[in-house]
Amino acid sequence: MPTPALPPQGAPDRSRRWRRVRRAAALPLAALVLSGCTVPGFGASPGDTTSSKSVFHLWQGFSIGAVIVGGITVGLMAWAVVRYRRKGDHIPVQHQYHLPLEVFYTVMPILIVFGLFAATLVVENKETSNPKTNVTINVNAFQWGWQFTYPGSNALVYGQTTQSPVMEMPVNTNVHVNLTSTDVIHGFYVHAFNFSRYALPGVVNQFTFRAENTGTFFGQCTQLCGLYHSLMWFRVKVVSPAQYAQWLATFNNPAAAAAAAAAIKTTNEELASGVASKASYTKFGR
Ligand SMILES: [Cu+2]
Repeated sequence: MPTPALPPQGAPDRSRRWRRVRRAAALPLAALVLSGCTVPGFGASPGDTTSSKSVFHLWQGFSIGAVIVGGITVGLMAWAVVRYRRKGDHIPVQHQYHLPLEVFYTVMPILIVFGLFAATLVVENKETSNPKTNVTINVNAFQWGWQFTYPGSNALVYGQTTQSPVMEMPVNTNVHVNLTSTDVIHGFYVHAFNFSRYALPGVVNQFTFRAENTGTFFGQCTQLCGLYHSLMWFRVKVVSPAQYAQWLATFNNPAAAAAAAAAIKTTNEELASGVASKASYTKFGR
């Protein structure tokens, strides 16, 4: 009876080792897939608006890219250390350069930077697109409070230091915000929206919120703007469109109309006097 050919010595050992390596590599991947493809937040929160979520996804993409690049780099370093550790007294082959490798590590970072730039540009363009909407809120920051007026209605919310005002807005609706200041630089920050923007005298910063959930969210000034800066709070109340319409309707009376007209007149006067040297400013109207 002929004896079957034996595999070369060492081969089964090597294939077993490879199988073990593959199994170890598959474990974290399987864990990620089985956990319902939940990509970690890498220390950030998704926020409550459409744009905060797209910024969050950008951050996730960047972080995953960093983990991959870092993993490959550390892996290659570890492999080189182990694979080419000193085994004897002979000097390894000496190379002056390795052209393909040098081209690779010059081109690859450039491609990565372009990739990150393109992804940022897409998200930024979405952020600053300001789609057309019929809900607009004029936000005016001052020492030390906030004023919210709603063009097309008499709604006026004014609050300072000890009484934090509430900015009411509808859910799942594009809300255009015109933000300015009548005195010094303030910061309009809503933690739950992952959003912060300067309120600058003489400049109207415009942006759009699209809140995805109802609720009341905390906001505050984030620029040291004077004595009561720390008390310059406000809240953002996101309600259903019907509730929002109902709230606006509560201002449909002559007293509210007079109050709103007076407040807007004062704000516009302050804006005009505060930025007299500036080329232009936008009047807050109704
Ligand atoms: Cu402030």
